[in-house]
Amino acid sequence: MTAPARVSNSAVDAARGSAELIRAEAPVLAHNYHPLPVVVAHAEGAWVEDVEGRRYLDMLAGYSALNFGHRNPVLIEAAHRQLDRLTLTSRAFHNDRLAGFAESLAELTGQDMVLPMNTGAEAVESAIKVARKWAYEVKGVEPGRATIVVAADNFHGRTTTIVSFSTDETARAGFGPFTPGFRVVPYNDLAALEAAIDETTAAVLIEPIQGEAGVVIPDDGYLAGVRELTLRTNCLFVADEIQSGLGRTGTTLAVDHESVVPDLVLLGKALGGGIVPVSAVVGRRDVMEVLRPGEHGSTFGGNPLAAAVGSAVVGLLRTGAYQRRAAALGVLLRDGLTTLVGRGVVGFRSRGLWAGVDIDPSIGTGREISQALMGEGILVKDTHGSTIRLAPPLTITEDELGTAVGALEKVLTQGV
Ligand code: IF1
Repeated sequence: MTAPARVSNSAVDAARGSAELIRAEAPVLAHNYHPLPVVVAHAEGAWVEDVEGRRYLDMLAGYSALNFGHRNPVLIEAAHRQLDRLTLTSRAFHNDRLAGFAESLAELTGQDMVLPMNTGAEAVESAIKVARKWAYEVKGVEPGRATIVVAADNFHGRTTTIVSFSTDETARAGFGPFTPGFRVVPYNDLAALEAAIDETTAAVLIEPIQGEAGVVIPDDGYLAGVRELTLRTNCLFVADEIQSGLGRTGTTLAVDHESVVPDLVLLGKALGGGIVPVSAVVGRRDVMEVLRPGEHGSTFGGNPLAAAVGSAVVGLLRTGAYQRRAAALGVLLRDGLTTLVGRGVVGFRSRGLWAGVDIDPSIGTGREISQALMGEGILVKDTHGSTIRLAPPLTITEDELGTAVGALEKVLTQGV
């Protein structure tokens, strides 16, 4: 991997090693994260390299934002090409990239219309606004009384409205007052969901597989049940596929496993190829058309650089090769993890190249296990307790996957 020419970044440029750089950021960088003690400087494919030249297999892939690997050559080329043409116009004017991106994304997801945004949280917030407006203008809900039903243990982002319906105290504490209009029901419980829906309900917003909760996969039929229930009660099914979508579970969208078509699908993370933030709400025309000029927007939403990269991402997914690869390698991942059950792994959940692995707490916390894996050249991130999430780039090879599972086996048998 050839090191690109260093861009001088003032005082910290003098810092050489990881420890110095970590010390340099401490007094000046908000402490909203507790990163592992690794300072990444270069990356390619499934591998990252730290400032001291050590290489690690990236089994987190930016929380599923790097589905196509670090610096995927097709995506980098699309970005370079667009950087040399046009990067931003605002939506005050048209640009020559956005229509193609919207058309290709709508076709990929089997939806009618696209609302381009930037971050996942913006897509979630946009869907909340669209669903509420649809409830008032189309369903006839009394103004100001629309409700949205969400699942316990959800993760949909960090804005104050989104954390208003989080059940994770760490995500909520100290950020009130909260936005009203949300009802929380247990995930994977259709009876509880039905009981929470009434004439005020605009939508049901769920993750088809709960990511941060630890890759929690609902019972077969749950998604189809949500679809039937929302149709019967005339409310919208909004699927947050920001982490589960775009090939991660072995299909284009996680809802494809039950052949379910939601009314709105939320995308983000990998839609930007790990290069630029790109998110979108894709959905039914009669729902998306409640938005009229001037009612919603963002400075960067639908910018030509994002649209060019997003189009290249859709191009990578169009043939289904990445989806089939994730499904096939997902079988190897599942088989590998199965050999560890009872040998330090208490249990796991996996679909495609996405797994939540529950480690015996007596071996260590998720953080301790992540640190031990780092010592074996593997980067992962714990979710809660002693559960670690595995979400490698979909470009990972069989050998690299075997290396990761082997390193986990070593850590579990030798202790952290
Ligand atoms: C962090 C994990 C957390 C998401 C789903 C919306 C969003 C996310 C299903 C918002 C974002 C990120 C956020 C990041 C860590 C990561 C994450 F679940 F992926 F592991 F936090 F729970 N819907 N998830 O997963 O998208 O605004 O971030 O682009 O906040 O620490 P965003």
